[in-house]
Amino acid sequence: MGKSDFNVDPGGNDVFSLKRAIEEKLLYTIGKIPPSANPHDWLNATSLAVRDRLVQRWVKTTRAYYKRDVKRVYYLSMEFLIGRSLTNAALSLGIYDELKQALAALDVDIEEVAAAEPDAALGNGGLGRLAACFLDAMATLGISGMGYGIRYDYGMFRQEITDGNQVEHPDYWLASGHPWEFPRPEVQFRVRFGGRCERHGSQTRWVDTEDVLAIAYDTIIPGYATEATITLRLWSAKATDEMDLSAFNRGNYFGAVERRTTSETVSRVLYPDDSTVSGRELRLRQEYFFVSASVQDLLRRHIRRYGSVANLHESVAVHLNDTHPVLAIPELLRLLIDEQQQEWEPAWDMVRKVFSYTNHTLMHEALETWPVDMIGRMLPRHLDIIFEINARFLGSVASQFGVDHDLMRRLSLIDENGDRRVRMAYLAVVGSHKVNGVSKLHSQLMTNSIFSDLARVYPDRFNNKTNGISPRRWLGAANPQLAALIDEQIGPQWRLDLDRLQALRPLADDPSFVDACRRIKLHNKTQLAAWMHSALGMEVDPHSLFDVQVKRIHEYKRQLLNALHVVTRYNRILAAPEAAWVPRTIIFSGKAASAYRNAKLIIKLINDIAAKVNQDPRVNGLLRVVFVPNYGVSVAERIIPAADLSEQISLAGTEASGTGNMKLALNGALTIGTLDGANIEIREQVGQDNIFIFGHTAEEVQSIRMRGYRPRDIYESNSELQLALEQIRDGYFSPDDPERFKTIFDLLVNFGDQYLLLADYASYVATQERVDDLYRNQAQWHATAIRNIAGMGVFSADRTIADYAKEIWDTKPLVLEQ
Ligand code: 26W
Repeated sequence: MGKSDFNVDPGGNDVFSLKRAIEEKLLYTIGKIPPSANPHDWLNATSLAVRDRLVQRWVKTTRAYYKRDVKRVYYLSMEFLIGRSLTNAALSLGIYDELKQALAALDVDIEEVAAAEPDAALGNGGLGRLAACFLDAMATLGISGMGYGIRYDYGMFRQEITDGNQVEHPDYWLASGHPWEFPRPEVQFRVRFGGRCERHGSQTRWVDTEDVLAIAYDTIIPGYATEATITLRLWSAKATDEMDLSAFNRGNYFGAVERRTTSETVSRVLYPDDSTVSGRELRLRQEYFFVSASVQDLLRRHIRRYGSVANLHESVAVHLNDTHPVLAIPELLRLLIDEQQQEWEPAWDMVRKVFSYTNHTLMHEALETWPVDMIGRMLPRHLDIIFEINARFLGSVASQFGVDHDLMRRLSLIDENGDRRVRMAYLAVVGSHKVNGVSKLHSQLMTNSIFSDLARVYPDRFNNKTNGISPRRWLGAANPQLAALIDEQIGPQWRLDLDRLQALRPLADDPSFVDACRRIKLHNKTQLAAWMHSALGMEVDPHSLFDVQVKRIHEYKRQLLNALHVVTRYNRILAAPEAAWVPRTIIFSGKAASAYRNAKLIIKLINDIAAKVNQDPRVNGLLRVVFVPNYGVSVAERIIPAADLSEQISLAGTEASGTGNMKLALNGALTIGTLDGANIEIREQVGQDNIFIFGHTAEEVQSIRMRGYRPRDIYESNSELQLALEQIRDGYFSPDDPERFKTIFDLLVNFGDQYLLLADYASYVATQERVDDLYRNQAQWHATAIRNIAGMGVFSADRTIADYAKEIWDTKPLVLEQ
């Protein structure tokens, strides 16, 4: 047993074999025959048939990496926003057309089947989606990687809009089964909480803990057009058996079951907070839960292979996706010292060689700190270790810079102002050999602001890795017509080498190519319009300019600035209805954190503006406003290919990178944006004549603030702005509740306008006029769009991951022989 060479044939990839495979899965696994199968049954049967074809590659990859002894990369992330898997898997295997025909032969439409799949929405926004694109790129490049995260029972909430307000509904995404995962009940680790530390000489024992089991669930992440795959391993919590023993012994059956349920809540639900720390104890438990299981797992794998931990740093790299998994640092130290009997010095040396960390935000409210007391109660041994790291770190600072108490206080891992808190980002920097930001500007600001002191201590540690996206998903799968047109011109290799898109740039001067691009965009817009009609009951004109802002709702992203432009445009149209207006459809989509009052009020304002504008006959089709509910990967896949204009209008210095900006430009949308995050690098790539830049720079923002920013002066001196703000304040858009938006007015005019909307308003509105001017010349517009597409090569996640591999992880891709 167990010695066979895994050459069990999953069946061929021709139409006939695929059809047979689907029928067999439907009958023998799902237990249905075609006439009684519902869309979910077809989805599950089809997914299982496709999954079979990935399994062989998976096994082959795992063995090849094992045989070649390559360094492994572990990507630790609280969030993976994978979206749907079926189409992606079929395209990766190169069997999409055959699968479509096989289903057609069963009288089933592949698009309907694909649409029945729920999104795996185990993430909030940019950070989670980046992790998903990175897995795709690691698999495609042949990097021996593995993603580690949490298998939340409830993912990102489903957003409904009721009377213009966001209403959250739980996302029980596993309800109809999840055919892509392999439960691994035999892979389980004990994760300990609470208790106390006992010292025996130099040995420390952590005892009297309350434990929970972490159970592994594996998903195959296919590489594109390669045999290579990687594994995403997600942990689910399960109560231990002894958990209930004492309660049982006391005859308390219900109490026992209740305690089991409580201990399993650790993997129950994703925190829907993007950019604000909730501070809740359960969140910290989640962080330690998945990190402990992951570190135990990788250490066990290493020891099983090499018999000791001696060469861990040569065969393992562990990457921290933001600070959320940073407890992996004290956890690995603990295991090396308490369980592997290592001395502090060599253990610490090894830890630093193993870890690297990416920072994704400079926003103060998003920087994690946890009360020392809370960590001490939940993880007493880890708190000890953190104190020891800090003492040694501050000691080395003192020997480098002399005893400067002010500097030491600023650098300490413990923030002593107010209640004592652990600065998780500092722990990440001190415990890693490399720390990166996610765009050039962000990386620069990072070392000048939050990490300025640390950058003096460790000047070589900091670097930039500008984000990237998967061209397979965001162009190949999401925009099949554009992908096919590009294939005709330059062949299909761009999917693996996105720089090849540069060859499209000269075609911006080829009228027939420009026209082909225009027709495809119109087709995509028509499809989106049809969906909006059927799903939202909304009429929109596909010939209007589709102006798109899709992302989390946050004040710094300035959806409100967009709304101010909408109001201004509305007022202008009413004042001159006969003028040569470019008809626009302004599309918003995005979720607000459930406790974020201002963000929710902004959603309501957008919907109230939409209600007023859309029913006003005087506007006569020149302006429509649509708020598309429940933004997520699948909604993005519909909207992005249909966008003409991409709104990237955050206050300069606030958006770390953005990745939606890259997806939209890759699909031929022109950007209207500030010099923020990766917008700056997009401008470098496409040329400044092919992007609409407005507003103050990050430097200017700083000096405006230094001089004392006075939004009221701007409000008083710009009559159009004044009108728009007063309409909002006085209930013009909320006659049923005239006071509703008074706080929005106050935030901007009276309470300091934290994100400088008023300072950028005039420049924004003027730039929107330039957008209209270009759109009037359709040939020019689409030529500009082509220059955008052609410039997106560097924003492939493959480039990003290749840079991480070379400059951070020190690992090489492995090319599998076919
Ligand atoms: C602990 C609460 C919390 C949750 C999530 C704090 C912070 C976050 C993330 C860091 C927020 C996030 O998703 N950041 C985004 O990361 C993207 C990928 O690097 C960037 O493109 C976005 O600019 C950045 O906002």
